[in-house]
Amino acid sequence: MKNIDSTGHVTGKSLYLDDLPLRQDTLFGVVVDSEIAHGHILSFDASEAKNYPGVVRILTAKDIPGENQIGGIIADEGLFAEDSVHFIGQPIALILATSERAAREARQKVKIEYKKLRAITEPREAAAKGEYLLPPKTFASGNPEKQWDKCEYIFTGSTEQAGQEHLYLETQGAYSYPLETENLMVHSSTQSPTAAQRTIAKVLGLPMHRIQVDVVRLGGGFGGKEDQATAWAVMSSLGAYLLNKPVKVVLSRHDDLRMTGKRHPYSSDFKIGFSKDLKILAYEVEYFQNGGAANDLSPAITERTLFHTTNAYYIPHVKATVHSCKTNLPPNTAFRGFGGPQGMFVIESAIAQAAMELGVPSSVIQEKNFIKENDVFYYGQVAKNVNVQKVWNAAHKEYGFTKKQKAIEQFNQKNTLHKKGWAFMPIAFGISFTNTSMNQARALVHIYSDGSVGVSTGAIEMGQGVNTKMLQVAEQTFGISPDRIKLESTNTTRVSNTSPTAASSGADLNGKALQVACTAILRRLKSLASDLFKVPASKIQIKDELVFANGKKTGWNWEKLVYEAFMQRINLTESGHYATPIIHFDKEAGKGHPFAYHVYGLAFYEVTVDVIRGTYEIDEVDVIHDFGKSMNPIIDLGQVEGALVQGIGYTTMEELAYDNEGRLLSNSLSTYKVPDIYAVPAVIRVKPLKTGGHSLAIFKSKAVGEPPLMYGLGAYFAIQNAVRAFNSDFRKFDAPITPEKVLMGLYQKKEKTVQPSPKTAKANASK
Ligand code: MTE
Ligand code: LUZ
Ligand code: MOS
Repeated sequence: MKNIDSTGHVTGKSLYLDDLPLRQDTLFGVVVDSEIAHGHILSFDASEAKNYPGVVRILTAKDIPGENQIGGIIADEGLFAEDSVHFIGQPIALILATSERAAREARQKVKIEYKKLRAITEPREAAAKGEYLLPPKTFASGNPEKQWDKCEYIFTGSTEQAGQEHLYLETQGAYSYPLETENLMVHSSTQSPTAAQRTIAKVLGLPMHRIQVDVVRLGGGFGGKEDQATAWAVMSSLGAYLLNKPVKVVLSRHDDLRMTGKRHPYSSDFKIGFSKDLKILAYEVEYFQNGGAANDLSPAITERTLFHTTNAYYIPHVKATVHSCKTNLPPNTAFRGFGGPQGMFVIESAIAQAAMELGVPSSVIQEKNFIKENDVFYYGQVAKNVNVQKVWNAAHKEYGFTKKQKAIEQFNQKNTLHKKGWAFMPIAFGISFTNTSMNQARALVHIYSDGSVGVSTGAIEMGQGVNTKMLQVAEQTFGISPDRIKLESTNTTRVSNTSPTAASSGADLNGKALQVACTAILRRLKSLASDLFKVPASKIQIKDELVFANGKKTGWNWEKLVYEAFMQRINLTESGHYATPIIHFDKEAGKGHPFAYHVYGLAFYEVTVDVIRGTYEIDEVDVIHDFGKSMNPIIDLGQVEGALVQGIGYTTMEELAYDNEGRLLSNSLSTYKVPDIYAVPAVIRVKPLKTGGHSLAIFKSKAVGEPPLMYGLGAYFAIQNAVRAFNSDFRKFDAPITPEKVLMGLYQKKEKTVQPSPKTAKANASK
């Protein structure tokens, strides 16, 4: 079944926030933000702006009736700055005017005086100064300290990873208007309608039931609207509440790029030890996470980095620590993978570093260390239904890598102007919110008396096709035509207390809740049919809209049965609730069973580097992906391809640049380069792993939203290997590997910091 949105998208009929017809007297909000990254506000003079034609009012922290607080996990972020500012782009005020243009022009007239303080932009500098968002968080198993003596080889190194801009096509925004008696209607481009509702209530000092948040769909979220859609929803609601008028706040692209947080940059140090036969015995890693100026989702992202520290490998002795560092950048936030890519890049770098020193391909080390059935992930979860070796074997069988690798070697012997490189990227990604309590969802189903069906869930459609999957759940559970089913907008009045659509679990959680609701109504319909046709309910079946008893046609169809049920006063509405079973986690001990299951896969890369120019092409990516038993192969393939290219952008070309003053230099699409059609690999092959799926996945169809992004990390190592085919002195782990860095790498001399020989490393370790 194709995505139910595709026709609307290509004909321009799909509605987004900005397409909502405007109500009479709508005001437009433009945010006044800090021009400096760190300092005190000495004075704020908006008198000229206030008198600007069209300006109705300017709101600041003083106008907030409830709390000036929007922090989602930790209460450390005001809606508006009061005395001090901590990043460029931090909101200070909201100008409300009769047109967006008037508000924008009035913004130029606001005069703010600051006392500048020194800005910190790098996490290691923040750490050196003791600037942390949180105390350090460590997960450990075994005792690496005691293993170094037993290791045959020990390697240490450091890695750098830049952040990533979400670049959802639809910028952040919200449209709020008053309903009667202090109730508000809020249309928000958010992945988390409940977070918006909760925070609006807090800031306005109202109970949550007065706030109705409604979302039709997003023009992309990618994690950027999990937490950071809230501020604009609160601002538009504050305006609507105080002025009793509709208020629309939609960020321009420039404002969005400057004001919102991104994927967290990380600087990391690792130490890895091997036995003689290249089994990893011990791994120690310290991550310095660039959290930005407030916590936002950093505490949760910290945990997911720790969970994915060993990627698809079994390592008996591990110690991993995240230092969540406070810097003067916009608070960094969720982004597809949610800290996972950062953890996985470091272990892959450690393996690559070892491989370079030992003169073997990384793949030799990778394959020797894959996690196997009944091994224990270092956070305590016993690995079950592990598919790492399976995807590896399937990929080798399907794609014949040995031949490709030989051809690449021969190419490199013959060619001096171009060099090729290859790499494998295995993935093991845990599915469930790492915060156990968030793994719950609800759905609401109405069957109308004409047999048509309305479905509401807590899931947000943001392009990933979750609504199509929800429709499939209802269709297949009832046994009716998809044309009968309508997916309603996501609305906090119909479905309450929703978790964000995130952690790739939107389809699993909401689909299972929907299944519960549909099954309950179906049971009532079958019981009615059982009375009508005098057979046990277990012998009633509805298929292709027809009602069968004992496998025989009854002459009744869905419409007739539904109408009869209505006439007999049978309840045709049901709400379903689902909470993932089995999972649990003890955060203090760092042990438990946090994930319903893992998604596995493998990507192989072949790339070519131009050794004169430093440019490169990704010639081919071959993937075997563990979809489980895909309930929608077209949508799932789209998710893998999209995530793969987004991941390649992250590790190769998307370079966020801030200056020392904390100013975003890559603040437009001419300076921040995302993959376009020319940057997409010439060949992408994606084949499914043949498996039965997992029963905790909806219809055994595994979550697919985030895991394939991590295939993108393989691009880094393949390009690195191509550069090393020309200059083996190049061994930096500094993502993204832009053409500029490739060019430098092609001609750089060996770094002075030489690896300790195993013996000195051992000696050092025992000291
Ligand atoms: N696909 C599209 N087209 N647009 C998006 O914004 N977000 C990704 C992924 N795929 C996204 C997407 C992220 S970050 C997540 S967590 C999942 O979709 C969320 O949806 P799901 O839980 O239904 O997979
Ligand atoms: N959000 C969250 C997430 O709150 N918890 C998670 O575990 C998570 N994982 C991925 C993406 N978003
Ligand atoms: Mo996705 S980062 O879980 O929104």
